[in-house]
Amino acid sequence: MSRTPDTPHHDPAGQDADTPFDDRPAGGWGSLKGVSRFMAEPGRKAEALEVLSKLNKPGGVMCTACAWTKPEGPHKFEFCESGAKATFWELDGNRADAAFFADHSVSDLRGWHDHDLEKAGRLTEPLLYDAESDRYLPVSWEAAFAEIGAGLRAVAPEEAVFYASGHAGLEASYLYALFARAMGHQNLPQSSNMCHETTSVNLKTFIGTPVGTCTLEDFDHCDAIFFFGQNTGSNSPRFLHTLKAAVDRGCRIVTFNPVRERGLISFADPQSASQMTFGKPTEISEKYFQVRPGGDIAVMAGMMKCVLAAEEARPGTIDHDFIRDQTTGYDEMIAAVAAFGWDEIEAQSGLTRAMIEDAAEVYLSADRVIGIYGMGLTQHVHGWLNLGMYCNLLMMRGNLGRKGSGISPVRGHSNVQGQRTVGVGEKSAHMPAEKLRALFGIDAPEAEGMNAVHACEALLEGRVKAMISLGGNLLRAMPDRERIEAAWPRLDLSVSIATKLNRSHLAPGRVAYILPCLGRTDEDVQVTGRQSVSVEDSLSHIHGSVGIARPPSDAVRSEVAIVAGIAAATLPPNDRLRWREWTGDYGLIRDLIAETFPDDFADFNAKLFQPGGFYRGNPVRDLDWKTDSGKARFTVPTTLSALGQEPEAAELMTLVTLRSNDQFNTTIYGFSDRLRGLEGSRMIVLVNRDEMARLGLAEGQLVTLECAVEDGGERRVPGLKVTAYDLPPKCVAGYYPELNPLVPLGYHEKNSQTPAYKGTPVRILA
Ligand SMILES: Nc1nc2c(c(=O)[nH]1)N[C@H]1C(S)=C(S)[C@@H](COP(=O)(O)OP(=O)(O)OC[C@H]3O[C@@H](n4cnc5c(=O)[nH]c(N)nc54)[C@H](O)[C@@H]3O)O[C@H]1N2
Ligand SMILES: Nc1nc2c(c(=O)[nH]1)N[C@H]1C(S)=C(S)[C@@H](COP(=O)(O)OP(=O)(O)OC[C@H]3O[C@@H](n4cnc5c(=O)[nH]c(N)nc54)[C@H](O)[C@@H]3O)O[C@H]1N2
Ligand SMILES: [Mo]
Repeated sequence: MSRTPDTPHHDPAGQDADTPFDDRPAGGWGSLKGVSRFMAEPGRKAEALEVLSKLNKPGGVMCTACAWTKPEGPHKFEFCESGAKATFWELDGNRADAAFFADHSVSDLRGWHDHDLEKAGRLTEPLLYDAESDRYLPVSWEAAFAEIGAGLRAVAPEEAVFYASGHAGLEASYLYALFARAMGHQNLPQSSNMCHETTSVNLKTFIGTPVGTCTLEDFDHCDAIFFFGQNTGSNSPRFLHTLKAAVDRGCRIVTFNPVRERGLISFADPQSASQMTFGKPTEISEKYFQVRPGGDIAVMAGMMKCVLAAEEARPGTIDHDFIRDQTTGYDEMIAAVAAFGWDEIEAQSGLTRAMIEDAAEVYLSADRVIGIYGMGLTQHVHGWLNLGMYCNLLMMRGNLGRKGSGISPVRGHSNVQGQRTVGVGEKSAHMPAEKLRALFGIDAPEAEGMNAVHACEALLEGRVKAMISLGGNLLRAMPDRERIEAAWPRLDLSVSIATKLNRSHLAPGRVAYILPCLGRTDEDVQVTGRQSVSVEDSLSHIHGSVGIARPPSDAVRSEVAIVAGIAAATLPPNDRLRWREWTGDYGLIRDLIAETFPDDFADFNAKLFQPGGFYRGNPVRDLDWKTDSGKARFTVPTTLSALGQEPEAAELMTLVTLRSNDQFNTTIYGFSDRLRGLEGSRMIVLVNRDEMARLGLAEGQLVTLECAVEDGGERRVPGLKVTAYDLPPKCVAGYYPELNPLVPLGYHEKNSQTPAYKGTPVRILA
């Protein structure tokens, strides 16, 4: 292996050489080529093709990549480039087995690139870190469970943290959430803490639901769709089919994004023979505005001013009945919006008044509007106001709780939303205390737990002693990587339940285990036979999933079995905690989920394979507002910028961290960002040409980025290649997770602590 974590330029002879840059639309031949590169994976071809044929279909395997919904009537191939890569990545023919770990010390592996660590293959047996040889050595499951149980009993409950990353199904997640509370804590940080926590916390206070309000049917009835900060082409490509269908029937789409993301510009359906051979790709966005990062509040304020102006010309443009009957705080909100001048709106958004009026024209032309958003709104210090303003804008014309309208956050991991629904979360509200008592005789912990930022702060202060990770690569995903990486080995116990080796495993605690688990594509056989698991998608539909592939080794266990095994070894005996029986039959766990959360999961087992999933409903659809006042709440804007710190000085820029279509979070499949026309290296910094000239930078020059948040920390990433790119002024972009050392742990969304990965002030050091 010649690549190191800091290798600036990918070896051209490497594995991505067959995906040269092409400037064609999203989807199309490029996406097929992107997939075919993985087809050659040794050993697993036939099996992988069988899994793909069943992906996202009723009774099949639910994709391990994104959370986009699985339709009732699936396409022939109901998977995308990203889903196929995730599937092949899991069905890897390589093995990171005992021989591999005998060959490589942990210090040696620390020198490897993230890509190469996972490329070593599937983990095959439980491993215990041996400090003397600096190696992970094989160990039996029994010994592992016994020592982990003893380790957890040795710390105070509040010193333990159980992280979950959104991969594990509802069954394992429920047991995990139950285990933590039975142990006496709810330190249950989840990947959503870095992601849509802004949504979970703030949307709940604005409109009384922590999740999106739309279903797939709404996309058949909307007249316009707005996109703020979500990159469909890379991150939820199957959604492009829904968008194409909407455009084909005349729906208008408007996008606000600092980057011109190809999937939101045009799309050729890889499943349409005519579009692939001679057809024209579908134009997705009718209008596309390159808003300044953090400029969305200003955009929405401008659009609201346009709605107010239209109301003057045509009374009734605003939905007065909706506002009177369903909401509070309208007058105060409007007074604040009206007080902003167009000059400040233009300055903060980076767009002209005419552009914003143009967007507002689409909004006003539409009877029914859906608002989509992603990380571009949530990962900002004032993410709360991004969402508050989005709700304000939609509610002015009654675009909530009506068919064909709504607000729709696009979730990340395949089961990130579902894990929350079944209790993985740090708050008491996530798991009803009366149910814990009635079902298991357990008293719910009194103290609220820690989210991801709070857990890392506690880790830095030495207040966390044991860390269990159900999936994920927290060290790489969190901000301030260098500080956290240094603190991690001070843990008394670190346990990672994982499919593949990653960087978080290379900072072992004093006692450190890696426990290999089945992935969702793998067949899971327990004493009562083949098991199924379940996931909740971004539109709140729940689907059963049955793995069919041969597990990587006989020793690998399911996530349910591992969580139950650790719990049984940790907790005092309790007849009602039937870990062994639950492991034998996941249907019993689903019964418990239904008993614990009857509103969402009644008849769970009976509905498990309902085509299109079963919907757990959303009160907003019935104009039922689960807020303190019983009504939806308008939010008063207190600022026009979502940034925590403006890049005011001439040399400062706002850093946006991006994902490519050749990664799934911290899993780096390769070095091709095909949809952005960027190839071969992830150690790059994107800057627009005028800014390059202003700052005296040359294409290809190597620079260092330095964080400009002044909190006493020094944060730099060197070796970044300057690459000219079409971006707004005062903005630079680069890749997550490579640039995570630049984001301070304390620089996060105000109410939810979601790290502000999309708006960190930096300077470029030549
Ligand atoms: N292939 C692939 N698919 C994935 C993932 C992956 O890594 N790879 N990750 C999964 C996960 S966990 C998640 S959460 C989702 C994430 O999916 P998205 O929500 O799409 O998240 P990002 O790609 O991080 O950023 C989204 C967009 O926000 C834009 N943006 C940045 N700052 C701003 C801003 O201030 N305003 C506006 N309007 N836009 C802005 C960026 O240019 C980018 O296009 O994807 C999921 N799906
Ligand atoms: N700068 C910056 N940082 C970010 C973001 C950003 O936009 N910018 N985005 C944030 C977001 S939205 C998120 S969600 C986080 C995600 O960050 P992570 O939690 O790190 O993401 P994962 O994809 O879950 O982690 C990958 C690991 O999960 C393990 N894994 C894969 N499949 C399975 C499985 O089925 N079971 C188990 N047990 N393990 C499995 C593998 O070992 C793999 O190495 O990163 C956040 N960090
Ligand atoms: Mo995410």
